Amino acid sequence: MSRTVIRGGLVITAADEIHADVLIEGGRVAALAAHGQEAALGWTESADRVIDATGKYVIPGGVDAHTHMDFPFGGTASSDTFATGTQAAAWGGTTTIIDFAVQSRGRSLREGLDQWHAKSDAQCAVDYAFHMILSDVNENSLKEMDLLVAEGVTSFKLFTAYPGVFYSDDGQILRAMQRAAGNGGLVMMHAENGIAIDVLVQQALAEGRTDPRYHGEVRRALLEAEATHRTIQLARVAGAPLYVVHVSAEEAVAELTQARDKGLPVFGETCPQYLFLSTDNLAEPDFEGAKYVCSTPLRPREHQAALWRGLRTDDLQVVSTDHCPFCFRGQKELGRGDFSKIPNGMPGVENRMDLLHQAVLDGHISRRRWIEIACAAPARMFGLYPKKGTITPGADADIVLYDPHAEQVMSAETHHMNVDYSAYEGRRVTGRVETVLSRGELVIDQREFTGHAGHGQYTPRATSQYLS
Ligand code: DUC
Ligand code: ZN
Ligand code: ZN
Ligand code: ZN
Repeated sequence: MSRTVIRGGLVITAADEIHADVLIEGGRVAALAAHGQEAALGWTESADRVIDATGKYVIPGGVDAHTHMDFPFGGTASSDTFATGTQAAAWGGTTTIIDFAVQSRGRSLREGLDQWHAKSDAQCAVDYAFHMILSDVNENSLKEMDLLVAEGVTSFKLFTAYPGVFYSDDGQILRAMQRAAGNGGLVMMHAENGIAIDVLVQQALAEGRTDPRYHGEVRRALLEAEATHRTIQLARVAGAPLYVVHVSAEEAVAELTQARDKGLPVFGETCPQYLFLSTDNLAEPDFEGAKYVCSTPLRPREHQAALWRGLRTDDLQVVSTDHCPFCFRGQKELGRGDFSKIPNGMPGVENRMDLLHQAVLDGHISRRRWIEIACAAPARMFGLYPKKGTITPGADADIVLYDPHAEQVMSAETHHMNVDYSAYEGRRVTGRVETVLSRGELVIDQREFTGHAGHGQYTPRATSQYLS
């Protein structure tokens, strides 16, 4: 069994910060020892590899619980494959992604899941798992939910948006929630009132308001809040927990806060784009605003304070990326003259850990909270803890050596995502991923990619550990 020792770093988990050395055996964390003790234990002499982490943080690999690789949308597909997207994830210090398999209308969950396994099999550079998008809630798909939970797909995304595509009505949502209440699954909600939004879209286009910024205007914050409120009530009626994805509006955070103050099992996720970008970006000239079209949309800057507060108070538990890149050339451009035809989604899987580290330096969150919202909480929320999301004996040795002092400028010139722009072009941040291990294997070695497609393993999940 191969033995690796990581020496001299500051080990940061959601629970602790300790100056410790880490012993890895056979792809798992075997032990931690305070600096100085390790030599006595003789680790170094017997190690196959010793990695010097002096001056670095030693943190768990990031868990990005919301990505869309090779995702069909608006007549095109997101531009990162599982191969390119998971490599970019590794560069950014993320060692597990949870992507969304899609049930198409008129098809079974099984067909959708098989398709996503076929896309990802032997492609991934880091470990991966699946949620299932339900687009057709019926007797058969409800039964299939039980089977999927049993085999490790333990969460199901439903949409109150995108009528005719992913949309479910309140009756379908209630039935899926009732099923999840029975089988231990977690319902994830895209909460925006898509029926009302589509009316506003048609009115805007009829009045000649066709630029990207109108995407943000018609997808009103109140319509996010309404759908958040409604689906929380449906979850209460069903006796089911609820996880609201990509929360962007202050009013939606308030709905979650109110529910949590009642002690309800209601959870929320936000994404870096809502914390760092705003409607100012959507209004960029020459159609550049299209780069920032995603749903839920970017909000006016004033909403950010509520999101940061939610992350501090634990009314929001998780930051994931909703990584869903479309190239500006040829993909975003499909919506010139009609914002509703701009494919919805933004790149970000490579940027999340760094942006949140910058948030530590900016005083929004503590270092341990950084690791909690980016690693531990998503792992626990989706049944991967403590295999993923922490550094403890028995855990997979998914470990990042992070240089907290390195300066970087984010740019499409240097990123590894397969997309022709960066949503953070020119942004200076302090902190950078130096080295990444996935199950004990070096996949990034001092800023060089040393991994390979197919290293990443499909990882079945338990039910949410926020519920037990
Ligand atoms: N939102 C996006 O921005 N992209 C993909 C799907 C979604 O809900
Ligand atoms: Zn969504
Ligand atoms: Zn999404
Ligand atoms: Zn390998």
